[in-house]
Amino acid sequence: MNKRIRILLIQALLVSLLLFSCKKPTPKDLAKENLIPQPDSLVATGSSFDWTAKTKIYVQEKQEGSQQVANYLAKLIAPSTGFTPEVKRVTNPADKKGIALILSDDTILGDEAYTLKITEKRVVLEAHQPAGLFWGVQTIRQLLPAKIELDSVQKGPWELASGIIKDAPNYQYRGAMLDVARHFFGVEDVKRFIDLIAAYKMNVLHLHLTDDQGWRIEIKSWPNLTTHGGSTQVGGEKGGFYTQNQYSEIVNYAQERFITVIPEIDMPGHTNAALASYACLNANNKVTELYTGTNVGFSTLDTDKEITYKFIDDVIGELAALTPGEYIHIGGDESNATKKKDYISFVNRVQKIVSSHKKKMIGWADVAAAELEENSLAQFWQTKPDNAIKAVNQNVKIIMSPANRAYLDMQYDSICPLGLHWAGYVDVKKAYQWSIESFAEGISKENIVGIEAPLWGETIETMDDIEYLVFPRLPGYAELGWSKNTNKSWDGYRIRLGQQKERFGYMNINYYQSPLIPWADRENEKIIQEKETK
Ligand code: TNX
Repeated sequence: MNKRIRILLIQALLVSLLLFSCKKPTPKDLAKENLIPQPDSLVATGSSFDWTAKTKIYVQEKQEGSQQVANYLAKLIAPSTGFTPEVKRVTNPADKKGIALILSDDTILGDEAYTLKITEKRVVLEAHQPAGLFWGVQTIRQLLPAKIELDSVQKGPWELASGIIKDAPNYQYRGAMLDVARHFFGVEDVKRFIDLIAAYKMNVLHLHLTDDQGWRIEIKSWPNLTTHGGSTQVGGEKGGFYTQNQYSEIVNYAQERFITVIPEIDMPGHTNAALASYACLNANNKVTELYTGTNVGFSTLDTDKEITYKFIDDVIGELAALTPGEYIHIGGDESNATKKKDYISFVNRVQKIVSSHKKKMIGWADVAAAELEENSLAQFWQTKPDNAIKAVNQNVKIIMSPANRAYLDMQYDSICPLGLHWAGYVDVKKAYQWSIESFAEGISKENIVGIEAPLWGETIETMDDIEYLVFPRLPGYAELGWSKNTNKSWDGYRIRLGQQKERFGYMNINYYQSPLIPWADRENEKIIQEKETK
């Protein structure tokens, strides 16, 4: 190569290097991003960070917790970006150009709080606990283009609007319940459900594991509960159950996403599946028939028999051993076939059994008829607050799940193909526009641990059915639990929700396209149509 050409080539290289390094960051407005739940505070600085194939994720040396969240983030963005970001342990992650995940000593940041600082050079996510980092990662996820949710490689750029977000949850308990007893759902469906609720910063999955129609958790000392009691479901089709290993797989999957699984064994009513499996649990020593209908309130354990308490001790003992969380839910709702005085002594005794296995008890608020321990929780589900107020009077804290606002199995309207309407129709607005702490007189913020949206399973048979009832109401419940009241308004929320359309499409969520929401029209129309014609 002659000298002139070489010089020209070097010049061209230098110019292109210069051009490349001078590439101006795209101006972006953080305040215009449509985050759900709405963060505590947000300051926009008008620029952006460009996540490229070269971007690394930095964590502090010896911080196992941040390493775990960093790996989750790397895995989350890999399929759509095609990047495989390296996670590097360094001494000062915040000095690096790239993404830094830092666990700080700053206790002002509560257990789930985080701060996110985005500049042109770096993204610094800081929290006091790994859970805070994890929720911060969900915010990063929503700040990235919606196509981040796809599982095939997409064209960038992958830019994040710059600014500062400081965020922390308003309530410590933010959950959803899945009824796997009326219709059974396998491990993969439950994992998807976990991923969906994690995306909106919910931290509790309540599994309703037993009911009249089915017993869904293997109990080794009482094997017939699942082999017989788990064999059917509503409508009479084949049922199913989780082996203890499968159940642990669910619990671990949830734990990796900072979600606590709360298992429920419903009793003394809602127990036909157990009564059909073991004669000794019945007053007349005869097994009942398996039940595949949808009535409630007809079954009861025999509260006078000692074997009943041996049974419960065995069940709670095995379940407690599978449960890293602090709570076990004992149901206690609609025990219409149990005499009131028997019900009270039953709940008192079961509460002691739960404590003897080092767990705390949760019951549907009906349990407040008994003498509750102060560390038990009562779950408000009826539309009237009487039972929950009885619990408050015993200094017991409340989980708010009022059926006429928070039940995911209530139909949206009279033509909704799935769900029930005994508590009325719950459209997307009704689901969102209420306040947890002013719902019932006598139950105020200091009495409440948080919110849970239960999905009962009488009418749902497939994951698509689940998603249709859960979306788009669930992000609203997540926001009610996470965001401060000053950051909540229906007018603002419905716009932000409408902007999720593209993301829902890419996540393949079979959501109900409520006419109350201004769904933002983008290219995902095609994807949704394809799914509908399938
Ligand atoms: C009432 S809510 C029930 C469930 C039903 C649900 C249907 C509660 C504690 N009990 O057994 O599945 O209504 O919406």
